[in-house]
This record gives sequence, C-alpha cells and structure tokens, in this order.
Amino acid sequence: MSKRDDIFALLLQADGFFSGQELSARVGISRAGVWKHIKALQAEGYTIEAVRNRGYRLLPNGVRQQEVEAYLQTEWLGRAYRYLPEVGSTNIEAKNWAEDGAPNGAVVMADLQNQGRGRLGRAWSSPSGTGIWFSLVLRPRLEPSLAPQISLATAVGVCAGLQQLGYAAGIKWPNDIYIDGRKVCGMLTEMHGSMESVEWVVVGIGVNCLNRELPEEVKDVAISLAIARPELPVVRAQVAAVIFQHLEKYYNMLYEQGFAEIRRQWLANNITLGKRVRISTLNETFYGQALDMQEDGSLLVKKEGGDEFSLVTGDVFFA
Ligand code: BT5
Repeated sequence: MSKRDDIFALLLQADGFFSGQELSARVGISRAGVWKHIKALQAEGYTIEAVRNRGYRLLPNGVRQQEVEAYLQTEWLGRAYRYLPEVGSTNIEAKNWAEDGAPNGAVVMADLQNQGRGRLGRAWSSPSGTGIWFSLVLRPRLEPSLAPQISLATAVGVCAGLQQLGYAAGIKWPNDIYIDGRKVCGMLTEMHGSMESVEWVVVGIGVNCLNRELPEEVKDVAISLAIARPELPVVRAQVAAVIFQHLEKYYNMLYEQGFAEIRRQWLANNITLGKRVRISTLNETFYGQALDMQEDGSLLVKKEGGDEFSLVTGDVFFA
C-alpha cells in the first residue's frame, strides 16, 4: 500500500476527525506530506473536511443500501435496492429485474458504469466514486402515450431535490438538469408494455456529484455538484436519498392529481422557455424561440422566419 492508501485507510476507519499530527506519525511522513496526499484524494473526488485544531475527516461517500437508507425518508421509492460496484448500464440491470418482477420503486445503483448510455446510443460518462448512477423501476397505471409525463415529473423531482440541497438547478427541455449553464444530470427513460397499458418504466438517472475535474469528453458541457458549490460537502448517499424523496413526491402527485401540477412545477423551474434555441431532430436542424411546454409534454417552438412547431423528441441547444 502507498502512503496515500495508508492515509485513506486510517481516515476510513476513524470515527470522526483524525489529527494531522497523528496521521503523520502513523504513516511516517511529514504533516506537509499528509496535506499533499489529502489534496490528491480530494482531487480524486473524496470529500475530506480539514478543520483547524481537529484534523481531517473523510465523509462516507459510498452508495450502498445502508448508506442511502441512513438518509431515506420515502415510503416506496428506493426501498427495494440493488447495489453493484461495477456494471455496464444500470438501465439494463433494471430492465432485467423488471422482467423478473422488481417491485414498483426498485432501484439499481452502481458505483461505476463502464457502458453508461444516453439517448440515441450516446455514451454517458460514469466514473467510479464520482456520481450517482441509478435506474428506477416504475409500474404506473398509465396509457403509453402519457409516458412523457413520467420523464417530466422525474425532471421536476430531481431538480427539486438538488435545490433542497442548495444548488441552483434548472430544467432544460425535456429533462436535463442544468446548473450554471452546464449539465449536471441526464435521464434515460425506457418503457415496456402493450398499446393499451404500460407494464414497467425504467428511468435511468445520472448526477455528477463529486468530480473536481470532469472527464475530458464532457468537460465543456458538464458540471458536478462539487464544482458548482465547492464549499458544500457532497455526500452521495444523501444526494440519492433526497432525490428519491422528491421523485416519490412528484410521482405520487402525477398519479393522484394528474399532469397539470407537474407541468406548473416544470414551468416554474425551466431554463428553456423564452430562449433562442437550436433544435436538432432526426430529420432537421433549425433555430427558433422556445415558447411553451404543452399539455402533452412537447416543446412549442417558433421557427425563425417560419411557423410554430411542436417538438416531441429531439435535442435543444441554447443558441
Ligand atoms: C442523457 O442522454 O442525458 C441520458 C443520461 C442517462 C444516464 C443514466 S446513468 C444511470 C442510467 N444508466 C445508463 O446507462 N444511463 C442512465 P443524452 O441527452 O443523449 O445526453 C448524452 C450527452 O450528454 C453525451 O453525448 C455527452 O455530450 C453528455 N454527457 C455524457 N456524460 C455526461 C456526464 N457525466 N455529465 C454531463 N454530460 C454528459
């Protein structure tokens, strides 16, 4: 084990703060050396508090069931829970579990996804120890045509959860969550059922949490909670539990009261409407003004020099 591993192991075992002096004595390096390793661990994404006269404290930052349950206040969401240290994509695991009878609200959480997916076969960067990468199984009583409402309710829930934690999160149509003009969270919703009824919906959600540096391929478009507000400690299990709580609240609201209130919440927290946007669909790319999110979840856009257009699926960029 390296000196850095030794320091990490001591902090992990410690119940509370570990003084710099004691760490330096136990590991056999100077206090300045200890500090250098602490900085390096923080750069790897660990949250280590440094408090004068008390020393260092590692905040437990795993996403195992016990860690999330310590913060969890839900009734049905996240109570059935599978944790996988490494997986291809949690959406695939959740779909398999759904086929095998996973209950409504079941969650598959991974520390690392080596094939995290976005929409249309795009990649979702999901390095170890940095984010929460999970998929949720829902069994709503909904017509398939209303499935976009689930995605929009999901966006409202994640956004509300991040706001409660102190982040200025906003929704970009349809369901990306942005902070400071960059993407902190993306969602991938997949559905299975007949023409008449939905059997299950899997909602995959990725939130960048602890990254001090973002992976090269996304660093121009992405942000993490730690970058957005470096002064706030980020505890991944808490972020997960708070998001679960708000998701449960807004799914309950959708099922009990219908879409109108979800739409109102979405509108109140969106960062898309009123902006000049570039729209990219499978068939065309054009510029316009985002006008409204309609009752069916589509985005109403006034094309530049042209008509109004209802966007059902596609990508929206700020132009
Ligand atoms: C999404 O797709 O935003 C859906 C992302 C869903 C990820 C979750 S993680 C748990 C579950 N398991 C999975 O395999 N997926 C779900 P889309 O709108 O197509 O955006 C993809 C684009 O976002 C990429 O082309 C990159 O530009 C960017 N991107 C990739 N990784 C990112 C990250 N970690 N943070 C921010 N942006 C990222």
